[in-house]
Amino acid sequence: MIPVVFSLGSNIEPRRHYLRQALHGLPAIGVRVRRVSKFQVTAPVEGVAGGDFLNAMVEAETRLAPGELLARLHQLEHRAGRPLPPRPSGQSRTLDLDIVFYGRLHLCAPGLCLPHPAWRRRAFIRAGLKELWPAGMIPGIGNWKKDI
Ligand code: PH2
Ligand code: MG
Ligand code: MG
Repeated sequence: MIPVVFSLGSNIEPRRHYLRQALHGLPAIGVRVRRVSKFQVTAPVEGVAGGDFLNAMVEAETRLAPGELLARLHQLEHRAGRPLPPRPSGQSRTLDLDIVFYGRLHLCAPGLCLPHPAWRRRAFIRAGLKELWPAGMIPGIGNWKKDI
């Protein structure tokens, strides 16, 4: 099993319902959820339209390869009513499931960069990491305070 960290977000009501539905849908697509951070209300960053987000961070494990994992996350987003890629960026969204870390993998391919290129500058991601791994070390991934 590969340890993975996701961010979850929604800025279309019912936000809490979309996040809960996503958490319940993850096992069926091959993702074992270990822990979930608190849900936090955050102002949109990086030019996304619409109102405040509800965001959360998830610690999970999977046997899926990164591209397959991403495709299945897009399917979960789609079930929540969001268009599948290719789609315009910057639109409000019922559900956004982003892979932040996938084991120790570093790669950048069309549609997928790992670790997530924006994780350091997004306060809601850092807050969730601090809650779930206050000492920094994420087993099988690295120390988010030091060496990722
Ligand atoms: N996701 C983005 C861009 N901006 N802002 C907040 N607060 N929360 C998000 O999840 C978020 C964002 C791109 O997916
Ligand atoms: Mg996102
Ligand atoms: Mg996304």
